[in-house]
Amino acid sequence: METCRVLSIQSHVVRGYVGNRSAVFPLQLLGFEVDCINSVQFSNHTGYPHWKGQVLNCSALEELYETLKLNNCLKYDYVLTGYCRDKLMLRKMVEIIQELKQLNPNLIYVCDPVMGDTWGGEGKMYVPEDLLPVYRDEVIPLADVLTPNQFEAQLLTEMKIASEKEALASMEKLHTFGPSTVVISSSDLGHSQALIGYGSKISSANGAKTQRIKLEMPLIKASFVGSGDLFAALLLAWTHRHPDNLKLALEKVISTMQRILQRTLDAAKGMIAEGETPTFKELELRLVQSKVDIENPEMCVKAVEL
Ligand code: PLP
Ligand code: PXL
Repeated sequence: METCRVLSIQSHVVRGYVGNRSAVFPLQLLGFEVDCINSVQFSNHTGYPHWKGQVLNCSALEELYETLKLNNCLKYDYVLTGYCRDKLMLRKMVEIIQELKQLNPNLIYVCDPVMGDTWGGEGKMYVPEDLLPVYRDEVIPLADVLTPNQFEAQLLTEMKIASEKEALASMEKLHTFGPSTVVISSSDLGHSQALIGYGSKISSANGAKTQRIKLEMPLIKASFVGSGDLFAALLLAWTHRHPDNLKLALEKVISTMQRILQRTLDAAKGMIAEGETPTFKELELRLVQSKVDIENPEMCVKAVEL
């Protein structure tokens, strides 16, 4: 396989697996060269009782980028971005992606528009609200692959998603913003023991031919952090391997996720007393232990075409 180079702009944590820490290892295992810019360096993710660290500011990002440019190191095949809390930083990333797309018109931008989630039926934003219009109007028009969760898709489209029909309509609207591939990574539209993911890929210029995929995954009951970041990285990798088969790509992504999350939960349970609930510390993703599953996922879910 020819070298495929990814620029991943995400968080770094010393302990644990979110952001680049959950994206880079799987991408490398699957053969990608990954250049990472760490948008923050924190001790651990912000769900822990204590966290501290540094945030990369815009001028520091610009300095790194401009120096790579001086060294003629800006030929990228993919850009991957995730959790970002800063409007100026998001705008700087837009400038960078625009320029990288000029340097390589085939560059694919995979955008995880991390803004919030639903807990117990209640949706909540966990980034400043002024990021929403920046995502919608400036970032997403550049994205080729977009991975909102159900709540984020609703925010972006201002359409409620309470049925499959509404999920498909929402993805159709998201396509009109720019991305040719939209994947709603998880939704609560299934029964209580399952999550439903949806994928939609426009495969002709006028949108006449669209692949629509539905995938049911057994719910693994625990509060994982970094699973969305892992999902976006795996989706990048498997859509690269299977560019014309979103169904197969999604089956491989979700099969890998299921293995990793189940291994993580089993290991967490082994660390605590019977009847206790694992904390974030015990629930850090068991990525290293899942090397074989990442390289060669044994299929455990089946998607359907709608
Ligand atoms: N939980 C399970 C069981 C999953 O399979 C997935 C994604 O595949 C997730 C959670 C991730 O959901 P989110 O993207 O909302 O973090
Ligand atoms: O996975 C999202 C994420 C990214 N970066 C940092 C985080 C989190 C989630 O808590 O704390 C620093």
